[in-house]
Order: sequence, then C-alpha cells, then structure tokens
Amino acid sequence: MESKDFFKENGYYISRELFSKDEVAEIREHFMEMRKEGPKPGDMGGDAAKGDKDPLNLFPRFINMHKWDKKTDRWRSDPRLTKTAADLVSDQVKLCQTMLYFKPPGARGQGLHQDNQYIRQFPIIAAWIALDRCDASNGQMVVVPGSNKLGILQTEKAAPERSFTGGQTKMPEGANEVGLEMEEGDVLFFGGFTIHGSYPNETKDRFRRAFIVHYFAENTETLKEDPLTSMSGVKPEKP
Ligand SMILES: O=C(O)CCC(=O)C(=O)O
Repeated sequence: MESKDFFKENGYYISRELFSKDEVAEIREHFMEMRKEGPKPGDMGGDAAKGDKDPLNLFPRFINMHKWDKKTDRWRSDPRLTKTAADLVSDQVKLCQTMLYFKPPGARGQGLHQDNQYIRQFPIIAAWIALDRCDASNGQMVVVPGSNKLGILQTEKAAPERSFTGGQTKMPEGANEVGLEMEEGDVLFFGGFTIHGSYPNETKDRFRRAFIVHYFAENTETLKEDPLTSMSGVKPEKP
C-alpha cells in the first residue's frame, strides 16, 4: 500500500531508515550533553516527591528546544520530515512544537491519547524519530490503527504509576493496540486524532530516546475547548 493510503487508513506510517546511524548518534549525543547542562524551559516528567527514585527527575522531557537551540531549529525543518509530513497530510506544513523524550531505564510512559486532546487545531502531524531501538521492553510507541477516523474522543485520568502525564483517551470499544518495533533512524508519522502513547521502560539499561517534531497543516480548523475531550479538563491523579 502507498504510504499516503496506509496513513489515511491507519493514522500512522513508519518511514524506515530515514536517518542514518551517524545522524542519529549526533542528535542523541547533542541532547544528552544538553541535558547535563541542567534545567531548561518547559522541562516535564518527573515526580519531585520521589527524588532519584523517579528516573524522569534526572531526564525530564525537553520541549520547544528550537527556541533556544540552533541545531533543533535546523533539524526540525529537515526536508525528509517536512516533505513526508506534507505528503501525508496533503498540504504544506508549518512547525507546531519540538520535543525530546529521554525515557531512561525504569521511566514511566505516557498514557495513550490523541494529540488533538492537547492541541486544538487540526490537522496536525507528528514526526517521531527513534534515537534508539524500540520494542516492548523499553516502552515502544503504541498506536490504535484506524482511530484517526473516530474524531475527537473523551479523556480520563491516567494511572500515575504508568504515565508521566495525568490524562489519557477513554478507549473506544474494540480498540486494538499495536506496539511498533523501530530501529534508530526510523521515523513514525502520526496524525492528531490517532490514539498513541507508550508504556514504561522496563529495562535496566536501555534508554528509549525520541526526537519529535509536530507540524500544523497550512490550513487548519479549530476544535472548541471542551472539558470532556480536552486534556486541560483532566485533573491528574496524585501518584
Ligand atoms: O514518546 C512517547 O512515549 C509519547 C510521545 C507522544 O505522545 C507524542 O509525541 O505525541
């Protein structure tokens, strides 16, 4: 099946080996060095009350690094990402946000959700670049194929021992979760209505790092704020 048809049907598409091992190593090392520099604007993930028992306190997620990091600013507009994203949404794309998930050994995942439960403009599309091999043991990405056709869904609280974010999608009946095995340099593209997320990294020694760029289509529509379908309406459970 053509990439575009696959994306339309399933809500995601993996472009294998889009980045070389050397490129991935450069991106990975750049962000590991940057993490050592200390706190950055928008850091998120750890539970401060747990101290060094929560690995995400040492490796919180970066967000919008392009605002203060020149390399991110360059990488986010790599034509391999923007052209594929534009082709899949059948429109030009423009930047929405950049993120870097470190997901160290023992880290919690992120409750399954639709990105449009956070970002209220659509269409959006994510390019999720694997910086490590990802499989079930280190908390690979999980998607619900076909959920892209369901529109915006209801939210609910996520389990704090499994998810570093407070909310998740209320799973529709019959939803079939599929774990995606990826190698470093593979890129997963997924749309804003596609249910996706990840479970904890159960390994003792393998990171599951990802560099993520979200794009808006050039032409978007707005979803009204609605406490039932928006993550801002979810009051997280205390861990
Ligand atoms: O990397 C993950 O575990 C989740 C990422 C995600 O939800 C996203 O990029 O929108």
